[in-house]
Amino acid sequence: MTGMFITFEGPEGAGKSTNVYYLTNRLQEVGYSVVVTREPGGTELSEKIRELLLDPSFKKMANDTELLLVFAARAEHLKQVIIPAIEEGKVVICDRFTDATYAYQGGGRGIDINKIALLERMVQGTVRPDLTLLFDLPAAVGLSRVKRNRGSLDRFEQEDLQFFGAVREAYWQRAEKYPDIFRIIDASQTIEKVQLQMDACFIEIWERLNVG
Ligand code: Z5A
Repeated sequence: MTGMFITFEGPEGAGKSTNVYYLTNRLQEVGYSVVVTREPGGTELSEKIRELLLDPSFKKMANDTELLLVFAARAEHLKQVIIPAIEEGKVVICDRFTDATYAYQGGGRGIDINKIALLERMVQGTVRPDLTLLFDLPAAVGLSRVKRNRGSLDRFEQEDLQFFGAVREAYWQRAEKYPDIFRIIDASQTIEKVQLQMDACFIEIWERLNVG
């Protein structure tokens, strides 16, 4: 059995959560065992760290604190959930992973990407996603979706458009650097049209699982 590690990335309101469930259902329908998880979070301890990261009362959290909390949550998540599931031959679908760190802490906060790469090697060893679906859309569109549908905004959602523009740019740089891993989904389209793009991804995943 060959496991597979798939990550969903993109700015807020891009439709990641909506489409995690769409892809999961399609894979389960054809008999695959799928583990759905998210970052920051995915374990009891990592969800506590998530609460700290999203809490708007820590508005002045130092950038390095934020970075280390993200990787502390990831270390736990990898050990308890992601690595065991891949080793059992399951498909792991994770809503955000380390590319979000390059985008938010690297692009958004301006942390040196060499520092991020160092922590990535330390915490993950050789574990990297097999496939990353990047839900791309203008920051303003995603934010307006979030603001329409939510009562209060978390610590990241309270950032300005310049921050989210830098996040989007950093995601694009990652996609350009790793074209074999990234697939770009035009998330500005209707849910139905986004799902047609997801169907193409599903076929690629299905073929890769069958070859593997
Ligand atoms: N973060 C970080 O800084 N560093 C890291 O390393 C990691 C994370 C891993 C929490 O992530 C925060 O953690 C995140 C970055 C930081 N920043 N923020 N904020 P999160 O994934 O939990 O939060 P999120 O990205 O804000 O999730 P979200 O707002 O739920 O977005 P989404 O999952 O992409 O969208 P959705 O929930 O599927 O859809 C949002 C709404 O839009 C919903 O009402 C849908 O019905 C609607 N929607 C979806 N698709 C469409 C289309 N195509 N058209 C119209 N409306 C749509």
